[in-house]
Amino acid sequence: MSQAVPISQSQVEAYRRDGAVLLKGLFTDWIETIRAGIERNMAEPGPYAAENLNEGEEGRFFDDYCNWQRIPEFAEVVRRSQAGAVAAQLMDSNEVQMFHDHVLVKEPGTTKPTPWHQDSPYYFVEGRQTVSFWSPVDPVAEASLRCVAGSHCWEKPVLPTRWLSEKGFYPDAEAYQPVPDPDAEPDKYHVVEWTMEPGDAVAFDFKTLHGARGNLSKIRRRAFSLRFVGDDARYVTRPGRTSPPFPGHEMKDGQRLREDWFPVIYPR
Ligand SMILES: O=C(O)CCC(=O)C(=O)O
Repeated sequence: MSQAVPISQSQVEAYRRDGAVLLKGLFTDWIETIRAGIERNMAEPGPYAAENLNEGEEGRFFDDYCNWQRIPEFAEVVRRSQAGAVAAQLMDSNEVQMFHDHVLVKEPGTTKPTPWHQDSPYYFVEGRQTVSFWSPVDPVAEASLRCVAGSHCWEKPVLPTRWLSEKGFYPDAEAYQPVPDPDAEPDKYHVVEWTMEPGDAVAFDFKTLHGARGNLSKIRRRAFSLRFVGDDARYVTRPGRTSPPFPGHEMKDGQRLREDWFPVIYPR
């Protein structure tokens, strides 16, 4: 790897073992840029923007994804931050391709938890080399990301569901294990979570089971996420429309993600 990056071997080992690791200060230099990008994103939402509360639920839970190419602040973070170099190190990959960005904002007093889920079943990509960075731009304690250590190694994927209706995402529920409730079985599942400062990041595998509590604090919980894939990641057809869908991508099973849509951002 040509570029020095600010993570230790023990963090890489924790990532591979647990499928999740805290990286203090990974985006500290980019906090204001990310905040500005989130404001722009919320003022000008894209086609996938969603409000994730049912009628009567309190607060606001906004999310949107796949905007980095039209939001200059996000493009700058993707291209100029250390994220690509760190992703290469965590995944042990020569190259890093940008998959997509995601903004998740829970306003103060939002009771709704983010349901436990693995990202991988929603995505049209499979591979050992995948990583998401989840970074808050507000201090966060209870509403932080929560990950189940070791779940990235589970054989059977967890049933993907729709966040609003909690219905299955695809028709073939038998192909999946039911969504576990790690809080109900604390002896069985080891949940890792951290109190985080703005600009800290949790790096986690696309297969890591994760979720988050509601935001009952008095401050916003604005989070920015970047998702990357490495050398071995390949396009795979899922049993229905994926999330994100990337309509018209024209990729076939076994292909690398097309570089004109998913550019190699590391090495630069
Ligand atoms: O921010 C949250 O509440 C959940 C984040 C998440 O699920 C993700 O980044 O994949």
